[in-house]
Amino acid sequence: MKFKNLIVSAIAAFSLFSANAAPATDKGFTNPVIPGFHPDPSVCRVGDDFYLVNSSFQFFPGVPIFHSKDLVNWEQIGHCLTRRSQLELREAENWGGIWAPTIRHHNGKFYMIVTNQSNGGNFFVTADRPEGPWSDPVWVDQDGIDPTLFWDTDPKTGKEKCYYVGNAWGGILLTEIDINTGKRIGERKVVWNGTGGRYPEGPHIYKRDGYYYLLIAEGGTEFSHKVTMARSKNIWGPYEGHPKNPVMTHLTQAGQDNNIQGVGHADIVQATDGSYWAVALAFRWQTGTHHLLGRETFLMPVEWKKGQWPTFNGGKCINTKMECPTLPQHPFAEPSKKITFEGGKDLDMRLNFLCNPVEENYSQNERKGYLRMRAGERNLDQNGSPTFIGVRQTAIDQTFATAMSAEALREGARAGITTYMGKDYHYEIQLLKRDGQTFVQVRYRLGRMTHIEKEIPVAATSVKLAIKATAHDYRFVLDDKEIARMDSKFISTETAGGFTGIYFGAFVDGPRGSYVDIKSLTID
Ligand code: 6LW
Repeated sequence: MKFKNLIVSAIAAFSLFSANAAPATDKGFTNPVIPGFHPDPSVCRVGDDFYLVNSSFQFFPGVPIFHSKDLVNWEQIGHCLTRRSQLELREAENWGGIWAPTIRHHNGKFYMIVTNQSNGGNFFVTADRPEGPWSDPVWVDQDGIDPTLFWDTDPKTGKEKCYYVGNAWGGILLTEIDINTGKRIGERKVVWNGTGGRYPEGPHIYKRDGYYYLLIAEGGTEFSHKVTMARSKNIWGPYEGHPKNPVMTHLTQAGQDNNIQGVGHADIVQATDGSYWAVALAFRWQTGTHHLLGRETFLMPVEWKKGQWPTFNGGKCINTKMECPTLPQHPFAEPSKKITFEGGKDLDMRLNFLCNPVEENYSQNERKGYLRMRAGERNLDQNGSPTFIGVRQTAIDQTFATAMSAEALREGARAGITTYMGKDYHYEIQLLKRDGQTFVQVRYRLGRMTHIEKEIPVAATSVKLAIKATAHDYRFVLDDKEIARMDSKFISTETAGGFTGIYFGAFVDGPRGSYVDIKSLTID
């Protein structure tokens, strides 16, 4: 993503972000395979390469895309939605924006179909290469969410047809579409309502041994989440449910004490060695029954014998430590722990903005080796796009740090780093100027409550700020000294609601003309 006035590079650019490459053993792997807020995974294979996309909600750029050779180790290779003409987020929050993409590859072209809940609904973009560039949207005139695409040859006419399948009208709706225009063709019909769980959604169709297999999610994306399947000899049905539905859930007694919960929203892929695998979302309890890293991407083996129904992970719950043979593993370089801003390259792929960024508030042309962030019209407590640049928290124990100078902050301006779950749920350690004196504050916003937990006058204008995350709290550190702690559960998804996960971010807000220069952001 290039901004005309934001030329930002990252030393990390040479080692594309790998989502915490799991330890490389061909016997087993660690879940989640893509940690941190990476929900609603969809995966496809082209030759020996796998590609995976996730929902991105109100964050920009949208729909991160990952590459893997083994489904265990993933590197981010870009985003599908990198410009406003593809992704208009308006005032999206952590319930809005981009929901549930599907990625498919057909006749030499990549397709990513997705819902923009805050603007326009269902559309797809295409690309010749997974890194992009991806096309402008082709809008599909069908409401609902969780769209997927499936190509099939009509047995009568031998003509290839493209089908849109999605959650609509209370069930799983099927319609043919013109893949060039997005226009619906012919009838549309709810072909399955699932097994009676609420919110039948997240559908994908797979054709095997003369059957059309329909995989969906039911129960809602919280504890009652489950994966169910049905099959039919005719794509229009009738579909008969898998005799052992749900094919995957942690809603059972077997799953009740597992720290992985809410398993659902899966997608199946076959490897070149014939083995089948499924990715799915789930979340990890970290403090009581609270989670903060959002719904993450997990992997599991699928046994699918010819003519038979598939079995997910041998019919058992999934675990953090998965003891099963894997594909030959190809780990990627660990992501750089330090994002710096030098020269003129694309932004580090881990960095996101809130909604469509106000480009003139970000610049690296003004001070070599620094990202200059200028206060805009909005602040962290508001919708839209405050001046904020952030990365997902990808480990329960993780530290986010930077150095900041208050020199260019005007009276009442604030600049600092935050743990952000949404505009009404965030903690920050920040610089503030009042009556000519500079202070460091630890502040929280919880719903309508805002509070300054700690305030320390500082003489130096440049300070080191850090936030240390643990399972149960966030610790706020000024110049290597902890000055405050706050419980993590008060900004968990269970408390804040929404579908996202914690972002660590740098921000500035206040009177126009205020700005802060950032030399680096460290995530470790
Ligand atoms: C996604 C749907 C869902 O579209 O949440 O709860 C939505 N289930 O499958 C956003 O992740």
